Amino acid sequence: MIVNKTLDRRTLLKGAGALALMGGVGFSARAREAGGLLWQPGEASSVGNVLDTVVNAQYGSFDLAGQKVSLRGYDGGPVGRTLRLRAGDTLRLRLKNEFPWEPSGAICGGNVPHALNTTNMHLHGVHVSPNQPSDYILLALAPKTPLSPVPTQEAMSDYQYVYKIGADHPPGTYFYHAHYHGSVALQVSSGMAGCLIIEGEMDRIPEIAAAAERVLMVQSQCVGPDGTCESYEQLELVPGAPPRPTYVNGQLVPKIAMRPGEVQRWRVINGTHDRLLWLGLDGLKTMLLCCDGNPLPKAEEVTGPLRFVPGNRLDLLVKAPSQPGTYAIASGDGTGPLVTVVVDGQPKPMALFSGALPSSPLLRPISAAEIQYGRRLTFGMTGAPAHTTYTINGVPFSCETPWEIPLGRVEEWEITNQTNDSHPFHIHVNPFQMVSGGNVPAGRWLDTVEVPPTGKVTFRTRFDQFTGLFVFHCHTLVHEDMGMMQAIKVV
Ligand SMILES: [Cu+2]
Repeated sequence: MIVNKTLDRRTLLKGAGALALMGGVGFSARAREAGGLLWQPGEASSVGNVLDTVVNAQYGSFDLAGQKVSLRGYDGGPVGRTLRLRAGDTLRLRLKNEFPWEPSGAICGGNVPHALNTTNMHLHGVHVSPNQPSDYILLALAPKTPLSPVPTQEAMSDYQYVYKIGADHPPGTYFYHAHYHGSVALQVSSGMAGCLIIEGEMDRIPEIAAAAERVLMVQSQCVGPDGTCESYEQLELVPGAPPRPTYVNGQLVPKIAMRPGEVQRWRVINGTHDRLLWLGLDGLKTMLLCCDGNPLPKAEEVTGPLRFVPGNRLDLLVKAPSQPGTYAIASGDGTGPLVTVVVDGQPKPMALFSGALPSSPLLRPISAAEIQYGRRLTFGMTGAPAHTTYTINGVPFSCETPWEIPLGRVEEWEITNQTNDSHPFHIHVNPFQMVSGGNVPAGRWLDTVEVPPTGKVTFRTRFDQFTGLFVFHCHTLVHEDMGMMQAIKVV
């Protein structure tokens, strides 16, 4: 159990939040029906190599599988808009904090949940500068200060991010989400996340370009009987209680319609804060194109369930059989299927791509000879149940003790999990190449990998191209808020 000392104040404030909403980026009445057709979030695309957009962090009021909810999100819906860019583009994203006022917190002020209305932005998996105005996650955007009571301190509530995406950036599926240390888990699980697509050479392969695209943002909103999520106690799994449902784009087991023989491109994002999934695609011939936005050397046929932990993304080509039928896409978490695929209508025979994929220089293999430095890390926890702190190498997160790493250094990391929980390791800015462990094949490039209970993973990474301060952390986001994060300063 987590003690949230500010709960009483939040409970008082949430009524004010419920008034400041409406809208919902087109999350229509039809989309709300359980078992309805899969809804797609609205979209913003770059024009002339720039995507200039505003994202409002605000409460949204909508039906979540039949329950009226009021949850923190982006622009009022269960999922933020999809942002579509090409490698080489610039994303100008103005984030506005429209949440009700709260007393300011401090991002470095401890490893306990706090400041639930303070936020910032992270481009998950994207290889961009970690410095302001790019992917600097130690920024705090507090809600606007009210005129009364007396203003406490000058706080920023509106920020213009500028992210320059390299021309050789791997094309694939990424996502953006809130990353204020202290409220990450509650904000992300409430819906403060959206899909970010980077297109490149791979997207011009005719069989891939011809496939209709579907974004699947997997979420597990923690909603109480009153339709809100206002405390960290709600995020925790209660022993013995049935798990919360898993939603896709804010829908419970939506349908994806396919014609016999049709090929679709699915961009699947594990946007939950705690769901360790095995994506099962029985009956549908599927090719895996990218993991965490990183194209594989060659499209690879999927032969079994795919491990898919919080923070992971899968780019898939899915082919419907030539006969009509209904197929359940399994989540492997005991809450039933994620979606059902209904194959029906006029046949639409399409070729399923199985060839080589264009490579990016960022993903050139790392040989043992290239390693300049090795690290051993441990993920652990300490403290009595009501006062748990999650640790890396025995210590919880501190802003004051970043690890300094020289630019260009190539390292091998071995991470050991000393606990009985899985911890999805995620690092910002630079992807890594797997050597062993993590329920994934060796050689795969990822930005998030499961460190299984009492298990171990080994990977190699290059601290390439960008200097600055960034972090790695557990993507079971409650663990992150409670200390399982470490800062790195590339110099
Ligand atoms: Cu963890």
